[in-house]
Amino acid sequence: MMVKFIRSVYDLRDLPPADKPEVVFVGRSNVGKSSLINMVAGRKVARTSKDPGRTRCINYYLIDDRVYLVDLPGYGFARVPKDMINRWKRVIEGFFRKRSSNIKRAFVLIDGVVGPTQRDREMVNYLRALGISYSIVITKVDKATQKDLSGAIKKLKEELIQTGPIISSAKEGLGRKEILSQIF
Ligand SMILES: Nc1nc2c(ncn2[C@@H]2O[C@H](COP(=O)(O)OP(=O)(O)OP(=O)(O)O)[C@@H](O)[C@H]2O)c(=O)[nH]1
Ligand SMILES: [Mg+2]
Repeated sequence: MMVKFIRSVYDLRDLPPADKPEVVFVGRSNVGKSSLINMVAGRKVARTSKDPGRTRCINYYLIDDRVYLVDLPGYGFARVPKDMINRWKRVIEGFFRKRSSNIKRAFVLIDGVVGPTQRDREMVNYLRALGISYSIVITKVDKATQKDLSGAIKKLKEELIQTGPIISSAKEGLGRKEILSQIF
């Protein structure tokens, strides 16, 4: 697979032309968005970090010259100051409004150890309101116990699920095929 970094967007006026469908990776800070993009891409194109809040801008990648992969800044980390949360909200909501008709699918990542949070619910409700189709991806399953996982899946089934969830581990390459089948 061919993967190209396109650009980092700090201002919504700098989004690339909506000339190709895009799939978006969204979720809490540190949930594993950038790692999952690397896993799907098959090489390390996105920067990852154990410090939450690593990805501060919107990063665009292009795979096989036909679909954009979009790495969004993460939400919901406790130690982030309030004005940063507001900024995040503005950027993300502006992004989804502007691009909704171009977005083929959003992958909403849920940490397999933590399970779905209030912010995840808000995110999913927002996507639903805009009519954006989404899939839930449970991340870091290599770290989650059987109990963590069944708890997370039970909560998801009660309220959030449209399809799936996809079970993934960037560390072990789990879930790649399923994610790819929803990208192309
Ligand atoms: N064990 C394990 N660790 C993972 C996995 N995916 C990500 N991580 C780790 O989780 C941390 C955060 O990963 P990132 O991919 O940077 O997370 P992110 O969602 O992009 O974070 P922000 O950019 O801050 O929003 C890193 O230390 C990763 O190595 C996984 O599948 N298994
Ligand atoms: Mg990131």
